[in-house]
Amino acid sequence: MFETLSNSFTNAIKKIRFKDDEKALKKALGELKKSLLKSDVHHKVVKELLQKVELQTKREGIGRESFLQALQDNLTSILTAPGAKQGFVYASKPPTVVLMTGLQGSGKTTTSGKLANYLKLRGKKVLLVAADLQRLAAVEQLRQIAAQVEVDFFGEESEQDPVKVVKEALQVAKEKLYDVVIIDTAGRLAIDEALMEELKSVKEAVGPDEVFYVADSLTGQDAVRSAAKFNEEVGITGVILTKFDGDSKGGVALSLAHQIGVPLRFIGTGEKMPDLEVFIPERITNRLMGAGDIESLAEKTAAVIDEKQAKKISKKIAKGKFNFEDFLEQLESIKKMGSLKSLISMIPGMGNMAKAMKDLDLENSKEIKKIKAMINSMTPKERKDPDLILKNSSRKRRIAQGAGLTPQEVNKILKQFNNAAKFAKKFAGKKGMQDIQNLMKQMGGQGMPPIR
Ligand SMILES: Nc1nc2c(ncn2[C@@H]2O[C@H](COP(=O)(O)OP(=O)(O)OP(=O)(O)O)[C@@H](O)[C@H]2O)c(=O)[nH]1
Ligand SMILES: [Mg+2]
Repeated sequence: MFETLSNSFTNAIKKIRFKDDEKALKKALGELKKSLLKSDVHHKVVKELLQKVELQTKREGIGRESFLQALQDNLTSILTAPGAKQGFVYASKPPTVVLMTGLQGSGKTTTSGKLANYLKLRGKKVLLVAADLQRLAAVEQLRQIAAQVEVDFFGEESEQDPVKVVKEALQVAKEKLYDVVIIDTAGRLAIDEALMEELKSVKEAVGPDEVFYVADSLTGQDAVRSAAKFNEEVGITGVILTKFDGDSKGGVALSLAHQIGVPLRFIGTGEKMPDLEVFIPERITNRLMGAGDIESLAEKTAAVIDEKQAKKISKKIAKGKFNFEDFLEQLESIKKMGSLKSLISMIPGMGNMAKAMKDLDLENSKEIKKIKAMINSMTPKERKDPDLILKNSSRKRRIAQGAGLTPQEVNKILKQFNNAAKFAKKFAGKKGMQDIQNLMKQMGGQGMPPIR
């Protein structure tokens, strides 16, 4: 996520060493320009941004701090579209009706499910409506997603007229008092006039409160061009940028915000249902510059872990009493949170680590399967007190046999667990953050100066 940009920022900043070093500033700006262009930021946006950053830095006095501040201010200002709606906005009278539009394969159906999940976690009654009657199996795909996130579904495979479907769905939503109706539509090219007309009639039929354009961030400038076209033809009220994980050239966010004049509302950061984040300009700017994103991390965690539970666990960790039962519980809540990688990249200074780390697949990891099998073969007492096993070879043998592992494997997992618990205990202390930073330095991570 924004990796190309983050690296280049670090490089550019390193070039400014001395106060009032005009030559260095020019070099840093040059570096920034190259990487912004490489990251798919439109050349007009680059030009404007660089001019503003240069002016502001000179006005404040050339230096690393002033350069960073200027960059931060101007990135945020570009990412802040007029009107400035953020995240999900409810209509004054329910149901809030949302139309999902976009090109083929941009992520409309997945994002419809993610939004439904997001709203459900906030206590809303959501209806997912299948109005993609073009692609074979599109209705079934949404039905399955609805079942997965446990929200209601409306759709009929045999129907051919999306206008009829959405009208009926809206009727049902009003009668059964739904809070939000999310309508998934067929993927289409803006040049396909028949399909654009269909979309317009669907829009007319429901009078949606929001028309979201779902843009694939991997498509770069194409995403910007077609968003503009959809806005002209149908009228959009927000953009959701998908596939921000992987090799996304994050710069497309800047181009979209600058050129479409419609606010970015959410970003998709993975294939799983929880991988959706509210787009907040300041947060994205900070992440872009490697400052981390504590707020959205906290928001995401809060939705799945209840606070009491979290406190209990951190107390246990601090006392060195974290056991296998807690481990299983944690595993489950992490799974609910979505991909670990996107979570880690939100922690300040951890951007580099997230990059180094392959996305862990907790459900399919061999290691985790072994550990689960092992825990299942333990007695309740052993789960609560791993030390019982460490010191007792007959227990080890029994557990190994039950789990289909060798005693050596059991030994290895026990030791790893013990080390991890010690490690966690150390970081739970007051000096925790300092230790992590030192560790990052030792690992070769380039710490950025704090941004205020
Ligand atoms: N990595 C990643 N993959 C995503 C994201 N959003 C969607 N995808 C994947 O993109 C592919 C297409 O997603 P869909 O939701 O089916 O796209 P669509 O726009 O509904 O496609 P059509 O209905 O055919 O137009 C699927 O494989 C999704 O898993 C995301 O934020 N990150
Ligand atoms: Mg679809």
